[in-house]
Amino acid sequence: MLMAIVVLLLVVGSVLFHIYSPWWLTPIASNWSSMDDTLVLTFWVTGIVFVLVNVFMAYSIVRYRHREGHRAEYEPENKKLEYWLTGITTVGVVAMLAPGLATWADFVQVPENAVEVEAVGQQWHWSFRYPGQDGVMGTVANRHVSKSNPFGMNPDDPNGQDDILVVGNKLHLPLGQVTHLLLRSKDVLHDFAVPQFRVKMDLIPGTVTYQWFETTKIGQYEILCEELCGMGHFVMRGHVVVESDEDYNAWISTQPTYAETQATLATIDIVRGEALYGSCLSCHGSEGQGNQILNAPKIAGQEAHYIARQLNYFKSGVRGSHKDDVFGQMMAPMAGLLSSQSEVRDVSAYIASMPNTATVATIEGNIFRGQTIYENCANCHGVKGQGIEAMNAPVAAGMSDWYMMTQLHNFKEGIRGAHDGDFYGDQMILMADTLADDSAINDVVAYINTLQ
Ligand code: HEC
Ligand code: HEC
Ligand SMILES: [Cu+2]
Repeated sequence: MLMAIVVLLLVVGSVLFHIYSPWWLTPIASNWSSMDDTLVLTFWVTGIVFVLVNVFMAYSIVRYRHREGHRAEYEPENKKLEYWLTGITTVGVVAMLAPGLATWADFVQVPENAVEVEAVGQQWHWSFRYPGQDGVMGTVANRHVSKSNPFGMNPDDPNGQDDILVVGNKLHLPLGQVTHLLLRSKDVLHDFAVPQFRVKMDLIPGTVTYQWFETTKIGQYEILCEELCGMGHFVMRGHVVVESDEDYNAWISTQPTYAETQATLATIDIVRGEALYGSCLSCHGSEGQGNQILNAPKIAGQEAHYIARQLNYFKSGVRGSHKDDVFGQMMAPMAGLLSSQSEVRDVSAYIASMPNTATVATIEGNIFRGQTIYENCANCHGVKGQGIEAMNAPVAAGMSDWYMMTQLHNFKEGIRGAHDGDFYGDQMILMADTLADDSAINDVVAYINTLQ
């Protein structure tokens, strides 16, 4: 009897939970309401079966309980009942699956008016490509991928010259646009999923997969890589920004075309960079060796792509604007002295060309423990701390240890990396959180000191 009551309570509880729980689908922001409909239908079918089976079980427990003088009846066959059960089950299964097939047919058939955009995945970030004025994407190949050509654009394809390249994890789309999103991976399996859009698709190296959707609501939505694509899989995030045509056009007009990115590479002027560095040496030193008393880190030995990004962060307030970021606030106005992107590029190229002098260790820690911790960091910063540009990760070996320590604290406390425009700082916040306490930070920095 008690058992029957428990079963009934479970049924009533489950149904009430389903109806009243606050956990339901995030509000939809695309045309794919049919995905939700199929899901709701599945809930109805499985829900009804769940209630019927359990109520019948409770009933049987009571009705056929053991009673003195009663014997169980043996009935191995019941044709009529079997026909009914088979029939009802078939109807239920068809009701669950058939709408899914119809939705899938829609999903694989891209509407004629769809606009092509490409999302490129790699461990562990996203970048995006738009076809440009001519509406045609240029051809790409992994063998063309290099530091100066991260998208692997075919340099000889005229269609690719005006393609718009977005390095950074924000995909902008106009409201109401039907987007045919081509998905390409540079390394391993990834998956492009935006919960509010209700559609997702794997990225498969060597082939181009796709999904399509129509944006129906202005807003910013998170992109998740829903494929276990490696150690840093959980940091592989990005955002889709759905905005008005006006905002979208204003944004896209500021993005460089492939031809423009190549042209700027050719104009880098290290001699001008050296002159510009004149305003930096009072703090960072004539050899870029840094000065701990002024809290200015060593910057010689760092790569140009990273220096340029940080300078732009300081310029735009992504770094050095947090109220507790005392040292970042000192640096921010200095970056402001660089008045154009070409100045940023030139000074970065000059700094990267400086000889990489050795640093003196100032932090003590347990190197062996640090080594174990560093195994994770090596995925991005390199086994030898050499930095990996493809991961956007800076050089760690031979850099100022006291500075790395404060930065790890800053990431942990959200003083650095929490700004909305900080694409990769976000990853470091998640990583710094894995360092349990101060001694873990000291240990890993002490180990990095051994790498130079
Ligand atoms: C007033 C002293 C001062 C001057 C002048 C100065 N910096 Fe800095 N710089 C700093 C400080 C302090 C930091 C560390 C900020 C922090 O702790 O977040 C820094 C950080 C940096 C970083 C980030 C390094 C990293 O590994 O993240 C770069 C790059 C940089 N400076 C480049 C420059 C350049 C280029 C100039 C000249 C245009 C310059 N700095 C002028 C004080 C200065
Ligand atoms: C998922 C890749 C990834 C992993 C794993 C990772 N980092 Fe980073 N790290 C980055 C990126 C990207 C940046 C640059 C962030 C930016 O652009 O501001 C960075 C920046 C840093 C900085 C600041 C350097 C500077 O010059 O300002 C330190 C220090 C650092 N990481 C240490 C670590 C340590 C220690 C670990 C392991 C616990 C680790 N990182 C793991 C990607 C990673
Ligand atoms: Cu991934």
